[in-house]
Amino acid sequence: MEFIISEPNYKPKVALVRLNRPKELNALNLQLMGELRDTMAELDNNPEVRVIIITGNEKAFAAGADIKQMSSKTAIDMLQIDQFSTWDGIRKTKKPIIAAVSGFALGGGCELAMLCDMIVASETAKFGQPEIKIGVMPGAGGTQRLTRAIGKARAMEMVLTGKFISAEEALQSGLINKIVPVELYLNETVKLAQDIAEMSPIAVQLAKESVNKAFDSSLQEGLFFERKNFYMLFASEDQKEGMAAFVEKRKPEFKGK
Ligand code: DAK
Repeated sequence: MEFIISEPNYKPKVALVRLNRPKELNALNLQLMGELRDTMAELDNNPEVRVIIITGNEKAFAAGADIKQMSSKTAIDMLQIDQFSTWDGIRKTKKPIIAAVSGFALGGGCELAMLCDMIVASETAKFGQPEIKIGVMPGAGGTQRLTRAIGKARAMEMVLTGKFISAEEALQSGLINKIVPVELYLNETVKLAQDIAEMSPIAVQLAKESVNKAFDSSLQEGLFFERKNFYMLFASEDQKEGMAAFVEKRKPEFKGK
């Protein structure tokens, strides 16, 4: 791995994945994205990992796809490279993913953060879809996920003007979970990850799947999906343990069974 640093045991049950092309503000070239897809698949299959954090560095989460690499591509090159399968691979991660964002999260960088399940941002974070300024438009979910997250009016303005929004604006518009001082953003993300990592991993997986279902189904279909997952959890030992622990006034010990 050249552009990804993966620490599966960063904290107990919490893995950290760092995008690592600092000189290029973590511009997402094809190699980096391939490495990220492989890393996420590996961590998804690692039983010691319950939650995955993706981060960059203080100056940039990621300033978008690598414009230098993309600039000379033809439509057929883009079709044949088929970056969508790489992005889809990351999207299919079953474990919760939290983006810890500081500095720029632009274009594909903003799209990558939105593909995560939650976003914790430092005060310096800036989110944007500036593709319009280089003659294109978002291509990895920016027009869809941003619109669902912050609504049409705000998304339209960001996508059509390329203007960035601050962490504060991102919080107010519902794009991110919280803002923390820059020196604490990773620690705070870890705390959130550890809270989730203490839960039953089976319940977490099915709950994540169910929340995501809300984005691509009618209410009735979503409710039906939720119900099936809810019933299924009563087949787990973790459900028995969780409820017994409540009754016995002790902390549950979830085993993921
Ligand atoms: N690509 C390549 N290099 C980049 C880059 C990028 N996106 N962003 C920054 N860099 C490089 C700069 O060229 C510079 O390199 P040198 O000149 O030193 O060699 C270095 O990083 C530092 O950048 P700056 O000197 O520009 O730093 P500043 O602090 O002055 O400005 C900035 C920071 C973030 C405002 C500026 O760098 C900037 O505007 N960057 C471009 C942001 C942008 O337009 N992003 C959107 C790119 S398009 C898809 C998946 C994804 C996508 C599309 C399709 N499929 C699945 C099909 C995504 C598309 C995009 O993201």
